[in-house]
Amino acid sequence: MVYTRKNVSKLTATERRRFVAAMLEIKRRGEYDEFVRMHIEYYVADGDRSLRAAHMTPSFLPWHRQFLLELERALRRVDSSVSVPYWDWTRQRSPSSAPWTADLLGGNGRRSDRQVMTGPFAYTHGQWTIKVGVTEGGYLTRDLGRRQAPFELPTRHELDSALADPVYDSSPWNSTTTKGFRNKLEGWGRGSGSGAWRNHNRVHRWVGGAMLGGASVNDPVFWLHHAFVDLQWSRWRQRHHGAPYLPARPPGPHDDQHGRIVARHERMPPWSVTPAELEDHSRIYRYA
Ligand code: CU1
Ligand code: CU1
Repeated sequence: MVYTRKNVSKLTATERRRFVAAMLEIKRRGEYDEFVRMHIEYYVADGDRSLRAAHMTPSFLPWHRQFLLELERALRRVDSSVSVPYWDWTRQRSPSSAPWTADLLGGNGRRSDRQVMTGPFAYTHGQWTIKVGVTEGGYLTRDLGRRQAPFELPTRHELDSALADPVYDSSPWNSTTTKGFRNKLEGWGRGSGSGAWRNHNRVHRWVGGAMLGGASVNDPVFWLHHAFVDLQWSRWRQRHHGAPYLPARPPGPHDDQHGRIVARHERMPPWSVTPAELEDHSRIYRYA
């Protein structure tokens, strides 16, 4: 059965409650922290000579698509009515509206230590203690919009300029790539300061706290953000008539990226699935 991922601002009270309950249950079972651990393990940067499957790489989109599917499977084992909602940050731009409500993800961190004090994922609520990649006291932190030096979420215009690029990705296939949809969406820009963070990266920065760095999965908003990023890949393919994932073939032995990226028909660790097999999700889920 094909299931639906909905806009988080359109969930009913029951849907919100069931999503939260399923998240808390997989956390209680210890399954959730395995996702945090896996994301840290695959947080390999450009400078590293080893294979980059998840970030700064063409397979950024299929890797996170599969990662979301795995989480969704875990959630649906608890409650088969649940799917991951998406957060459209081009529209839901206020720290007080969805998904930051007390019946969903809770709100901003407090000023003193950025600790989230409201909602089901607040440490004081007792069901969301951070165990993997802890930098502070095991509590979830956020600094929405970065109070010390505020900046805005990415705009519709910025997202549109990524979607307009007809090529999936291009050489050198990393964070310095300027042409192609993938890095325009992943968002490694040039220069320093907030101007260099685009689209996907800018949202991680805007949420702040736990969402910065490899342990960002500790904030459940990670999944809502990545569902929206995943939706952009679907929209991009539609707009560009099923344009394929690139590279089609692995870089040769004399290429600097040899053995460091995943080509279209290569398996994408830690799974056995290939990017090509993940391009069309219409038989698994759809977006509403
Ligand atoms: Cu990631
Ligand atoms: Cu991300």
